[in-house]
Amino acid sequence: FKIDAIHLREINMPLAHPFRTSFGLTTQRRILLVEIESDGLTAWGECVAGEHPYFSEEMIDTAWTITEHELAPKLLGAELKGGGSCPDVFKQVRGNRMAKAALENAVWDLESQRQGVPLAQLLGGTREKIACGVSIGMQNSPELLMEKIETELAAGYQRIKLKCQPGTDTKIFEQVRERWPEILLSCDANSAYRMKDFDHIVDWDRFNLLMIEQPLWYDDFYFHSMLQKRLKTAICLDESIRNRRDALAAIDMESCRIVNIKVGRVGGFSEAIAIHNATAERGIPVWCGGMLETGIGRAHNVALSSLSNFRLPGDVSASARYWAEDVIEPAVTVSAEGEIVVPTTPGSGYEVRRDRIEKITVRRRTLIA
Ligand code: OSB
Ligand code: MG
Repeated sequence: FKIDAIHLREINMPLAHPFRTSFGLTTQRRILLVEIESDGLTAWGECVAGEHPYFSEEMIDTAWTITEHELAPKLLGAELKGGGSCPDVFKQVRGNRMAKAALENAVWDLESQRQGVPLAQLLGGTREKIACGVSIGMQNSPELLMEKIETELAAGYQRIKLKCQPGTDTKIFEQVRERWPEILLSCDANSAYRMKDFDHIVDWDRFNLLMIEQPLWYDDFYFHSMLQKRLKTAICLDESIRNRRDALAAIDMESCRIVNIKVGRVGGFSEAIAIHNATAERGIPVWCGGMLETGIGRAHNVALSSLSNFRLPGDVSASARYWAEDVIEPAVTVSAEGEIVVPTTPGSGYEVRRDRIEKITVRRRTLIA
C-alpha cells in the first residue's frame, strides 16, 4: 500500500507537574505529531524529541525539518508492506531517529488497523497487562519528594525511579531507603557523573537499587563498563543505546546488565523489536522508557511493553500524571496493582481526540503524494 497524505502539527501542552532532570526543567511540552492517510484510514505517530537538544541531538524543530523535507517525501513515494518497510525507506537519512520513529510507528498503527488486529499483537506482544513504574523528577525539597513517592506508591506503582545528579543523590537515597527499605527503587542520572565520581557511585551499592540508569556520558560504553565492573548494582543504559548493534556491544563489554528501550530513541518499532529480541536471547531484561509523551506515544509504548522480555516495570504511567487533559480517549489508567491493561481491539485501542488537538495546534503542514 501507499501513503496518500501526511499531516505534521506542533501542539503545545503544559505539564500537570513540572519535571526536573539533570539536564533541566520542563514545564510545557512542544510536541510534533504526524498523521498519515492511506485508503481512507488514518493513523498517528508522536515524535518524542524535546524542546531542546539536551537529551539527544534531536529537538522538535530539527525533527520537523527532517520530517517535512526528507522523511515525508520518501514515505509518500514508497510502496509499503507495513511499518517494517520504513527503515529501508529512510535509510539514506542518517540519525534523526526520533523523527523516523514518529512516521514508522504511525505506519505500524495503520497496518494493525488494515489487518484488524491489536497493534500489540502485530508487534509480537503476548502480555495482557504491563507493569508500571514512575519516574519522579528532582523536587525543591526532600519533604516534597517523600510526599510524591508516598502518593505514587499509594496509587499502586511498582517501581520508583528518582532523577539524580551530584548533590541530589546519596542523602536522598538514604532517606528514601530508611522509610521504604523494600520497594523497587532506581535512579536516573541522565549522564550527570564523570570518572571522578566512581567511588561516590560505588557507595550506592548499600541502597540495593534495582539499577542505576545512564550515570556517565550519553554516548559512552567503555567507561560504563569500567564502572559496572566495580558495582554490584546493575547499570541500565538509556541514551547510549541507539540500535541493536549498540545493545550487542554494551552486553558484550558488560557496560550494563539492563536496557531501557525507548522506541523514539532507537528509530521506531522495527529497531525496538530487534533490540528486544537480541537482549532476550542473551538474558538481559528490558523495560520501556518514557519521554513525557501524550496519549498517542503512550498508547504505542503500552503496545511495545506487551512483548515478553519487557520484564521490569516501565516508565509508562497514567495520562493524569502528565496532563490535565490527554489527547486520546479513554485516558491511559493504571490499576491499584500498578498495571495497564493492553487493549485487544484493532489498532492502538485508543481514539485520538481531534477536537482537543485542533485547539492546541500552533503549526501545521500537509504533504500530499
Ligand atoms: O531519561 O528516562 C529519561 C523524560 C524525558 C527525557 C528523558 C527521560 C525522562 C523520564 C520521564 O525519565 C519518563 C516518563 O515518565 O515519561
Ligand atoms: Mg533515562
